[in-house]
Formats: sequence, structure tokens, C-alpha cells
Amino acid sequence: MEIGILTIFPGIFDSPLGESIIKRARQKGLVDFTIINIRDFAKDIHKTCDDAPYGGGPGMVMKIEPIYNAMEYLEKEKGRRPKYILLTPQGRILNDEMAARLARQSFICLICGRYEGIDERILHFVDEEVSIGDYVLSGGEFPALVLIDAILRHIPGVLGNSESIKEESLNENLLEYPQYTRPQVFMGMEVPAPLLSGNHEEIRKWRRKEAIRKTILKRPDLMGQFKPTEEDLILIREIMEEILE
Ligand code: 6GU
Repeated sequence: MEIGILTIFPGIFDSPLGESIIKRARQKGLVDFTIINIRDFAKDIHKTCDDAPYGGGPGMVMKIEPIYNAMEYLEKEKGRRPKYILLTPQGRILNDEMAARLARQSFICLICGRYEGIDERILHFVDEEVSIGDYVLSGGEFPALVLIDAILRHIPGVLGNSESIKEESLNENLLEYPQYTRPQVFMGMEVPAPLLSGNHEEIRKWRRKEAIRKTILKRPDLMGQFKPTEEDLILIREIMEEILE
């Protein structure tokens, strides 16, 4: 997958894209980044990327020409048009389904605006607007990194075997079951007995039940989408009785 990034702060991307899973994905040739400094495409002597809003008011607005010029450059360089995604708090809120869908694209370009906004005419040139949640961030750079991480996890080969197993339970709309490692007792807190039993069926059932319990207690909103099996229904009844005890 090719990912273009248009930003006035290219330095923000250096370390996050050069570590861990994303670094490994690049080394394997599974993803290639082209980071473009929008400022390089401002044509005036001062390299102006923002200006006062028409109609007055506070703050500055990102100009459209430098962004448009950067888009043209990217397309000429790569010989094709990417799917353009604008990171903005006005976009659709990112979820894993969206990330999986974008992972099937071969070329995307993320446009990072500053919070105060971009000239509205940018919308004529972008395919999608994405937000990462209902809170204010000063720019689209961190959201772009969040989106990249979420997307890459859906590209075959990016995750090792032991990493990708985790995906499945999340897809089912359940939180992960609780995990423990040594020591067996820490400050008097013991690892739950079923995990020490060596009985695979007992361990599987305990994990399933605790994943459901965690979801009910911490993210009850997810339970609406959860499709319980016959066994799950029995576990849910047990959990409810334990909660009401
Ligand atoms: Cl994509 N951009 C900004 N500036 N703030 C955000 C956001 C994006 N998503 C949530 N808050």
C-alpha cells in the first residue's frame, strides 16, 4: 500500500513511522510513505499556507492552493490519483470496519489540516472526511497516525501470527479477556485459578466469560452488537447473578 501524507509538520511523522510494527511493515515492503510538506508548494516568497478568513473573525484558515499543488505533485510523481482522505473533526468517526475497508486501497493520501480549518473548497477534491473522535486536537497529524496504525493492522503480513490472533475477539464486539503473567502472586493479588489449571477447556470458558463480563461492565454499548452463542447466554446469566449477588 502507498500512503501519501500532506502536512505542514512533516517532522511529526519521523519517529512514529520509524518504530515497531510500522517500521517492520516498511522493511517488508508492505507499505511505503511519501510525506509532503505543504509549505514547499506555497508559491509566494513567504511560503504562506494560511490567511485570514473572509467575513472576518478569529484564527487563520489554511489556503487551498498550496494543498492543491501538493496533490498535483503527488499524482504526477506516482502516476495515479490516490483516494484522498481529509482528517477533520467534521468527518465520520473512525472505527475498525472503516480501517479494514481502507486497508483494501492500494494508494491513499491523508491530508492533515489545522484545527481552525481549511478553505471549504478542499471538499471538492477529497473523497472522504475522517475524524478520530469527539474531542479537539490542534491538527490532523496525530489523527493521521492513528488512522495509519489502524489501517496497517488489517494488511496481511503486517502483524506476526501471535499479534493477529488478538484481532478476532475485537471483531466480535467483545473486549479482550484479562491477561496475567508472572509472578503468580503480586502484593497479595493472585492469578485466577482457572488459568493455572492446565485444563484448556476450563481456560477457554473462563476467558470467554471474563471477556463478556468486562464488556458488560466497561462497554455496555458494545453488547447491542454482540451475537451471543448458546454457551454465551448461559455465561451471561451466570455473570448477571454474580453481579446482583
Ligand atoms: Cl481528524 N482533526 C482534528 N483537528 N481534531 C480532531 C480530529 C481530527 N479528530 C478528532 N479531533
